[in-house]
Amino acid sequence: MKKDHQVNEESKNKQLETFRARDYEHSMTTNQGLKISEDEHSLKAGTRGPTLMEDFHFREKMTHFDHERIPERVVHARGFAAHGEFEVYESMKKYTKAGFLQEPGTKTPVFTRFSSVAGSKGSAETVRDARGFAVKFYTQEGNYDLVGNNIPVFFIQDAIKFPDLIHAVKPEPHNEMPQAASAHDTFWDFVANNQESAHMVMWQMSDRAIPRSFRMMEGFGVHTYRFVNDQGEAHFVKFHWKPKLGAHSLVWDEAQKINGKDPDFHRRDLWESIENGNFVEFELGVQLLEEKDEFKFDFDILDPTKLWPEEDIPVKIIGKMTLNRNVDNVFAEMEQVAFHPGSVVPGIDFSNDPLLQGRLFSYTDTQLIRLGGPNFHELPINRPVCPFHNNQRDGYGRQTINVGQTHYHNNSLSNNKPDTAPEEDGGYVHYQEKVEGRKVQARSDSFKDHFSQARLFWNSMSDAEKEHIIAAFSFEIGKVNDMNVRKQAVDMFANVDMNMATQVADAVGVEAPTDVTQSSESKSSPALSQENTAKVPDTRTVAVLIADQFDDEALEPFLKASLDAGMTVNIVSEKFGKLTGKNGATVDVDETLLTVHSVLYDALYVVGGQAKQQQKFDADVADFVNEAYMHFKPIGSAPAAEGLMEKTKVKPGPGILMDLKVSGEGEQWVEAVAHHRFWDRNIYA
Ligand code: HDE
Repeated sequence: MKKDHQVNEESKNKQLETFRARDYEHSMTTNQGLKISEDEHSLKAGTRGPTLMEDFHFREKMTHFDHERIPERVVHARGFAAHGEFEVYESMKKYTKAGFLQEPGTKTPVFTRFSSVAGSKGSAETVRDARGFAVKFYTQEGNYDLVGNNIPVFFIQDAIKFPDLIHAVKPEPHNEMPQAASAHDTFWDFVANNQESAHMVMWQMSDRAIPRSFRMMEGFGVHTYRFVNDQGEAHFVKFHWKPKLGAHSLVWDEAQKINGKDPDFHRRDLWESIENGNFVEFELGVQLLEEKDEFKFDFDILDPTKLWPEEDIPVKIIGKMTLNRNVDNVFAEMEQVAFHPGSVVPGIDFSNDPLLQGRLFSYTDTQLIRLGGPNFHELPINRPVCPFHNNQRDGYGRQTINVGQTHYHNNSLSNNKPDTAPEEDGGYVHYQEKVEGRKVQARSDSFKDHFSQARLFWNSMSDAEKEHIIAAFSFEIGKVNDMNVRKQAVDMFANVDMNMATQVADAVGVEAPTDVTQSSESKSSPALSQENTAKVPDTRTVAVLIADQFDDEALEPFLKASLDAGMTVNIVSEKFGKLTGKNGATVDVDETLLTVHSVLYDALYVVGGQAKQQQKFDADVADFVNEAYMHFKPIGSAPAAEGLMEKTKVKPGPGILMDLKVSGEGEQWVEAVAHHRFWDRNIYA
């Protein structure tokens, strides 16, 4: 058993290699393998005459092109993925018999796709939205898909409401606006009239919904699942992914601007990190609950609008995922990958969460139309790394050549092969939970408290996070045209916090709520605040604003300290080329004030110098710096940049390092960058 599961990332990579085609090494042929002599001109009757039907190359090329689009995902259409591996730290044998979790050190190949939910395939990436976090583990017992989000709860409790939720959040049907945004009438009308959404909406209005990077957000399985061990004993389990870089967010104004400056911001960040060898690490954690404790909590553990506070049920870290390889082809891998929460392995089972139960139907169903038939499991990215055999046959695009006379079970002609495997040989046996009940279309009473955990979340936020939530509500509800919907939405959130709702009411021009009772929940969960996350300088992006005749004595130690701390530094000047410092040091310009923008960086270092168009340079630098200042970012400036800094809004305060001459490891600077944002900076002073 031990040996069997020692599969590293190479096993999937090797399999994919058998499907790779390096067209660039060969001459051009038709799909039939015929060499092509001409690809510029179609076959015509005379150079000015009509194109001829017999031009099979033209027909094949055009037909293929005409058919090269497939439907985008109905949700999570915009996303990006990478390959990697998962390594176990600690055996989970006591809790689950899942082969890939038995032995510390076991490595399993993974393919992970991050996504936004509401926007279409071409939408911008730093929108306010939940993010998908879907991981396919290619285990020796078959593919296991952990299809989660970066928010631990969901908008609805029963899958039957999913089409309503998505219809409400997607662009409105009469004018297809707005794209990739929840800030419109139908979404807020849905929220106010489906109050089970309260908890998730609080997360959606928080900084969690505008992550700085796919690499800097948490992941959650959301539902309660089951671990089952080889004795048949079960534990309830919730899954967590914890980013090694911590969970960090953008500022809303910045997020909106990034959407214009670089709509591919998140995919570029992921792609470039991996290309630069900054592999992306997430630790996998589990919260485990004995079956006997199912009813111990003041919420129902089957309710997907509830989380398990980490302070009550600790997250046990059991392994690490490292994303270390970019795809070769986005369509073949990311677009064709098919995730399904129903893809499980022995030792992992479901709970009766009614949202999960509905998902178990939806994913295969959607792949059937999206990928055009029942054989999508044969696509290279979806193939398990272990063998698979059954009596399923035929259908569009079938590739396997199933040999033999029989394709049914039971049979005698093939000795009853392929035969089923008993549990002890790895056959999947569903957990034999005893279930009793009448057939009803109803919601359990234990699912009816919608506001306690919404308030728990609110209670757990820092002051800055609370301010951001109020601003987000004010923006979103302010975009609603119908004043009645505005009022309903504001009233609903008075159940969470009266003061918050009163401020939003004021901002959006409706009367403050009066007849609403605020939830009495007084607990908080520090783990929910991003203030308490890991803060490290690694992979942070820094723009150095600089021109000729720069102060080399300031630049050199700064660059060294920043690069040593793992930051990515861009030299940004008025034009491309080489710059020469006062003492003769030279530096290559990576970007210009035209090709990049302040919002694309985590931190700035202003060096200045002699520019060709000094006035313009100074004004552009001031804009750059002012944006970073308003976005609470760390800003350093070299002593020689004093005059330049005087032209900006920057005032001494948190995260402002004027006259910065780094020495040694530049602790002060490194710490400022790791800090991410200085929310206590008074930007309006
Ligand atoms: Fe999904 N979801 N979902 N979802 N979901 C899809 O499957 C669905 C839900 C999630 O990168 C679809 O292949 C229903 C929760 C991710 O390819 C579809 C319900 C969570 C992805 C679908 C939910 C998710 C999807 C669309 C309510 C977090 C992208 C395309 C019962 C735990 C996977 C596709 C990727 C995608 C249905 C709710 C996560 C239609 C019916 C809760 C990350 O099958």
